[in-house]
Amino acid sequence: MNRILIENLSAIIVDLPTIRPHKLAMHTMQNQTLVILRLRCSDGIEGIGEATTIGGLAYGYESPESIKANIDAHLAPALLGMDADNLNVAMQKLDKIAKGNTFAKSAIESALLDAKGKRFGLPVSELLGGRVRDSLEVAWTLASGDTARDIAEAEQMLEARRHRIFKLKIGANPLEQDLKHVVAIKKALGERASVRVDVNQYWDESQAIRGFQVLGDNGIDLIEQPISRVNRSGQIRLNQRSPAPIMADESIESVEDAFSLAADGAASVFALKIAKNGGPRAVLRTAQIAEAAGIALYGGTMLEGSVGTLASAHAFLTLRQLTWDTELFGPLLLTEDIVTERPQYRDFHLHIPRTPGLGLTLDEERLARFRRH
Ligand code: MUC
Ligand code: MG
Repeated sequence: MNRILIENLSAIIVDLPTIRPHKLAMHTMQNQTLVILRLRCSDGIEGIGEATTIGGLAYGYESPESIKANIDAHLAPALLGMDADNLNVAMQKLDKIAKGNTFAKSAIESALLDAKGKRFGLPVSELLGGRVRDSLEVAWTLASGDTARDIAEAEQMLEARRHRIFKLKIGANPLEQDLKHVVAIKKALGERASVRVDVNQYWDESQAIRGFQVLGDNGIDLIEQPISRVNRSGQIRLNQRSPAPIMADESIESVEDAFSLAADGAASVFALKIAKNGGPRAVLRTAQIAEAAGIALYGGTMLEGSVGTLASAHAFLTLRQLTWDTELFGPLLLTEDIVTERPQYRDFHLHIPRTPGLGLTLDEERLARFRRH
């Protein structure tokens, strides 16, 4: 059999409008910027991937601009002429020439999987060993910054059977104000919804102790990343005393982080994000560490568009158990997309067809319209 080679990689920055401002503790999103990767192979097949973060450099160590610059200058040249079907060799080479850069590596690993799936007529989930489900339940983030508006948004989502799990972004306001906001939303939704919070590292340990008491007493199901990712001993202490499970998000910047968190007993749930681990295969290594340690799983997002969302979904479809479901709603935050057919959300779930690769086609006209020049 002829070897198929990697011929070209191109990273494209795309700025897309969003349905409303999305308020996180560290940044309010007024739009979303995606990095779309096109990887062309010698048989003419193109794989696509995505590396998307939140708020420039406000969330993580990579920005859309740094992701593109590092792909253009370092990662793409290293891959040219390599076997397009051998992901082990390709990704090991990237790990050798580039420390970190998990977002860029995730886009590349996704694009290699997409191309290989298209070539062999297999969905990415099947390249990853095979799916054990065809759909994933998806949470929605209430982050308008206004309690009444958030409640109205949640009611609409319940009525439309789109979401019944809600994550509230807190941490930006004074503690008592945030707690009042959360309790009011949980009271309004009652048993009809699971309500969770994401503090995005904004509390110190004393605020977390106070916050946990109120959240635990008021039926909040899950508390995500309450304190700084670097305060490991604080995370261990909080995990031992919290009345609700604690989920690690920012604390996991790599598969190795996942291992050391598990070894330290610093969280009982892991948010799985392909971008923070280096791709759909890499995130499954973190999932395996969690499974071995008895840590529950949640399918996380960096608010990617359709490409990154489907790349994540194909990996999550293969997991034995996703106790806390997923938050793969990124495409629903966008008013415009750059794929011809948008992902299908209905009955509280994202449904993933068994089409080859990721199952997506880029819309060239829209890509040309929204790409940054
Ligand atoms: C995060 O920190 O989890 C995921 C959903 C959302 O609204 O923000 C992201 C980032
Ligand atoms: Mg989070």
